[in-house]
Amino acid sequence: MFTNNINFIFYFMNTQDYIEKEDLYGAHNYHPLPVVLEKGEGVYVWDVEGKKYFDFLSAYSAVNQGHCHPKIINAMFEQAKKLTLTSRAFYNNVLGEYEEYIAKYFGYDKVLPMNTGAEADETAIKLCRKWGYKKKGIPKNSAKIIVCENNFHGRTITIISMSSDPDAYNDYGPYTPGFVSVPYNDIEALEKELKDPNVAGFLVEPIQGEAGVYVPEDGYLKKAYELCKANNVLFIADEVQTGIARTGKLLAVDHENVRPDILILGKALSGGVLPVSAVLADDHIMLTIKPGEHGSTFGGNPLACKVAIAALDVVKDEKLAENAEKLGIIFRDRLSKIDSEMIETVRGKGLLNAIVIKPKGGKTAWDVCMAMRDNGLLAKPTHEHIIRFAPPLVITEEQINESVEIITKTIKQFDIL
Ligand code: IF1
Repeated sequence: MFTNNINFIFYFMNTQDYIEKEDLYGAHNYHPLPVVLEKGEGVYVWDVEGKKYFDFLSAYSAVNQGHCHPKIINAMFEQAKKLTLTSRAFYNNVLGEYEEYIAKYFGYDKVLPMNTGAEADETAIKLCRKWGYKKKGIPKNSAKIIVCENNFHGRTITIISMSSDPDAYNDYGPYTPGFVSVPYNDIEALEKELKDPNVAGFLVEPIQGEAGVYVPEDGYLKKAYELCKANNVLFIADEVQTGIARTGKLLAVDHENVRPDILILGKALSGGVLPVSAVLADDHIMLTIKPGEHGSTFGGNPLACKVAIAALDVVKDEKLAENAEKLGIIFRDRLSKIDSEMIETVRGKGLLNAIVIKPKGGKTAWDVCMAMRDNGLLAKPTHEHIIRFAPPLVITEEQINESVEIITKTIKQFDIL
């Protein structure tokens, strides 16, 4: 017997409804492209109206393995039914398995598991300072870490204290001291600062992602590493965005055969399924932190460990680095052949690429991204005139070619203006 007092309210929320709800109840700390996604699979995402897109951002290189990779999702599902979190107050049967797996995977003695990339960067900074005092003998509270101008390492107070971007640090003072900035890709400037005996580390992105995919000249990383060794300074690579096969090698530093003293990983370490980050180092550095001197509630939780093992398995099993290398060459070659005065530069490595847009008729990179959205491809500008292209690394040559057709068609739409 149906009771007739049940009012079934069927209403279809459209894109604008979702956007308005976020605007009403969410902090306004982002300016997203106006598209509302509800499904992801491999290189594709679908919006709430069923429209399909190529995802050319991959959540800023967190979804290298493709959206909702079945092997990673299944690993999460199986572990989620058993045990998700113990905290580090107790041991569990998964953390040691993961620590051995990732330490051997990247060739380090030990790993300190964290959650977000910023937490991993903060951990690396603490570890570097601790090593500086305990092993290098730097006077207490005098350790310095050299960073690069236009860096991006996250959004905590200490991390924005090293930023050169006013949007990142304005009105967030007072700032954490102990950082020295040098221009990126400038060996002479670095060499000069390394002479300061209080310098404990050099923190660098092997490619500056957020700044606009700036690839340093060949040999910069190797020379920087050698100068650090010569001055007893730790070389710290932030591979949160460039790591996990994104640039055509497992790590971006692998292009120059550099082995960082401290390696920072995040994002695709979990395939974009949940926050997993990690700091890797050898014993003489890692063991300067003693029990009780650092930690995190969720760091190294069993669920994250199983997800990360599956995510790293996928990178090797599906040869994602090799695919990124091969298709990145094709992608850059085809983009550079687009005959358009709007495309000023094409640059990148592997499948971390960007084009610099020369505004035309008042149209900017944002307008190009809006038009690409209409044509079925999602990307987002960084620093106004730069569009980053970073599809999942599972993309095929056929899909790359189809994406280049969309980008070409979109750019041509502006050329006739
Ligand atoms: C946002 C940027 C990219 C990173 C590197 C550490 C972190 C990131 C090299 C911190 C994070 C994210 C943050 C996200 C957008 C995105 C970004 F535009 F902000 F800078 F990718 F370029 N090291 N980058 O790129 O990792 O704490 O976020 O896990 O804040 O808007 P996180």
